[in-house]
Amino acid sequence: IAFLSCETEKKKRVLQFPTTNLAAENMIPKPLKVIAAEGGFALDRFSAIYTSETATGFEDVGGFLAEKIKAKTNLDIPVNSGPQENREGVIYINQSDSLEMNAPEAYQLHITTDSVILNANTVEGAFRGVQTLRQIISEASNDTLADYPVWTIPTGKIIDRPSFEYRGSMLDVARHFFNVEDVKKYIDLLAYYKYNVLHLHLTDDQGWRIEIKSWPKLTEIGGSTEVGGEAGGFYTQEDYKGIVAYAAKHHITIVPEVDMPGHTNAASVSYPFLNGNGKTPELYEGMKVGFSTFDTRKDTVYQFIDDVVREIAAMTPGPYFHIGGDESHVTKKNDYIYFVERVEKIVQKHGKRMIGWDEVATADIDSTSIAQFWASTENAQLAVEKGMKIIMSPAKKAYLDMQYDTLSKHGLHWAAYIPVDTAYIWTPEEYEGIPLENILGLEAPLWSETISNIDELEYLAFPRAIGYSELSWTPRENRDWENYKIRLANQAPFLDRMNVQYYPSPLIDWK
Ligand code: TNX
Repeated sequence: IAFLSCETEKKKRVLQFPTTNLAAENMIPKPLKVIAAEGGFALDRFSAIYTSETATGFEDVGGFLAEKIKAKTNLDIPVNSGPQENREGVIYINQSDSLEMNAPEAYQLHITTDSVILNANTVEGAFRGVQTLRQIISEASNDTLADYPVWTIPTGKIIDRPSFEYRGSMLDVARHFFNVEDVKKYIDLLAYYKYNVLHLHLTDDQGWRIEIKSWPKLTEIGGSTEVGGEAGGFYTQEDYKGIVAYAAKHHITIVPEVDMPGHTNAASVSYPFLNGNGKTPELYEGMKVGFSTFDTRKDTVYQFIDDVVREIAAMTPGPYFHIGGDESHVTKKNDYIYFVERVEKIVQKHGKRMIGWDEVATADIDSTSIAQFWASTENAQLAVEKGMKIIMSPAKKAYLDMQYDTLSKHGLHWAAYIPVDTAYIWTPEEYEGIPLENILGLEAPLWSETISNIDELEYLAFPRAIGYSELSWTPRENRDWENYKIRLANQAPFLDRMNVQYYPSPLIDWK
């Protein structure tokens, strides 16, 4: 039993907390260091948030925390309002240059019975720390402590930083279209688990989903279909900017992908000169891959690509542009190489760093470009030889569209069945001989051939995406399936509150 004495201008109170244990809290991803103390911080109607007001973005992070506390507890917690002297039970969010661990996105939490102090070097770090805080506010209030509800935050210290700088998921909005609200909900969930990248697969054979003002038929025609025959859809440029801004508020970078030279049927239906074979293809609503290609030897194709990259890059503050480059089975090898090298220059001209699926490493590209490893170890090896960074997305382990098992309602199984334990128990740091120094991070792609609405999206993504957050944040020596399993089981109240239709894997003893 620990005691907390707390005085406010309104009320003197002595609260008696049940014993807490910060180290046993159900945090995912697991923080680097957790040192538990006794007792609890009382979050209640007298609490307040104060942030650094000079450091850019910190006040917004405070506002974000207040918003999430409101959603969880219904408390209205003021941010930077009124003098601090009159307050007790304060949450401080400070910019600090003297953390015990200084790394981008690092943060430190010091929780005592009197205050919560969140220190971070950067606003990203402060935002990540806020997610930890959200996870350790008790799920229910304790109404016996006082004559008003009190939520407990266990006392102690957390020192934390991510292992990988790139922690992403990909959403395929081309095979099936997902609207802005769906994408925002996915961002909410990713942010809670400290993801910092959302890659949008914006174009494929079945649909072109992003408005390009200089080539309007891409969405007028190419955006009109999706797998299975339903009407497709697309993002206007205003929609896309809205997604980018919403992601930025969550300190998530959007990586736009225009997949080429293969996976381009929807583009070539809209503008038949692109495929160079003199034929106008038909809209495609099936699930095959590898049958389409741009004409890689025509200058007008590159003028088209220049416009597309320019318009999208101008709306994308993040450093990356993804050119796809996978499964170009009907492009001749030399043509493919020529294409990737030329498109790399276009991407660079528009100020972005190129990412491509691992096949792009067969071209003579720059060490600053990035290969996304999904299938070919040989391609990953070529990327290493070129000194490129690699994003780890091995299909056998990290594909969110793989079925959990033979009974799964949605998903494919060409790479593997991926139950929740298989998704967690592997080591991206040491996989198929790819050197750790080349690894930029981890990304879990969600292809959408077999899912057409947010419930189905959530069924495949959750709970596996939660495990990938830990693989990309928490060092391998701190990961343990048995321990993770318990913390995962305890995500149920959050997932339920967020109305997430997760797959209730029988491997987990859900709370
Ligand atoms: C392979 S992974 C693809 C996608 C499919 C996916 C289905 C990759 C780079 N290409 O076009 O949607 O398999 O699992």
